Amino acid sequence: KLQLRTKEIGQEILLFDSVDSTNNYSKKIAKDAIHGTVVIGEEQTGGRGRLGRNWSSPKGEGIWMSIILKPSIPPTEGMKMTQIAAASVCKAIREAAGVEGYIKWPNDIVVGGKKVCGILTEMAGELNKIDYLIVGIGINVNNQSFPEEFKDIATSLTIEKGKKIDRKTLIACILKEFETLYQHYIDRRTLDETLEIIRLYSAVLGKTVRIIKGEQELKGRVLEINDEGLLKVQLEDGKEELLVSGEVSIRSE
Ligand code: BT5
Repeated sequence: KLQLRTKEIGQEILLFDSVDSTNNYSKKIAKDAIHGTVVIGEEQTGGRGRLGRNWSSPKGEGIWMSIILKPSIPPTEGMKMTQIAAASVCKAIREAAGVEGYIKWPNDIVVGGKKVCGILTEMAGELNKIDYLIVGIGINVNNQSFPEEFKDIATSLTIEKGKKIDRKTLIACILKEFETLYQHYIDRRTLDETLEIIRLYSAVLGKTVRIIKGEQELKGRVLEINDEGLLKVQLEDGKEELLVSGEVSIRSE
């Protein structure tokens, strides 16, 4: 049983032994689900990353969950949920697991440069109104090892901390942080509280990065994460560019 301290987020929790993807399942039930419903899988057989990539989700080793949200905001604001989730996870793993995670804009939490969490936000709706949003959060908690393809880029809380981490405590902490930041954003329509955390624990601010944006590959230095949560980069030719999303990798120089 979870010791929840939230009012809305997680008041309804659906827990599965095995599910293809908690985001897929959430999509199926979203229409009838109440705001704040959380779907958790002990294992995902078809966990997804962005752009159709796979997300490895072995049984019992991680937190594979989705939050269904029904805010009255325009679709253009939807991606802010990714940042709210990233800030919540980063804060929660510091507080509940004692692991010093950093946020790699826009959707990763890294420890020592390796990925410990990825976030996938999806939405449905019309041009000016969202029907629902699904915020998928994948955290490597007690994994001891990773598949060959990404063993150099992935880590888990257990590997970093050297001991087992209680997933229930961590889930409760994430949902609490998420609700606080989400509600602040909904009530005041500002991301300021979220951005305070994102800037404090940023893995990219001030760094030279390589950005893959569609077909393009850009290089530059990260100047700021602005009040809308966009990444402002100074490119090699001196021009400044604002990025809405993309693939950022930090160059070691
Ligand atoms: C992400 O995509 O980082 C988003 C991951 C979201 C997963 C959650 S779990 C609950 C919910 N249900 C789902 O089906 N998905 C969400 P992206 O930035 O595209 O990163 C994907 C890449 O990370 C892959 O191509 C691999 O290289 C790497 N990867 C795959 N599994 C990983 C893992 N467990 N830990 C670290 N890296 C991983």
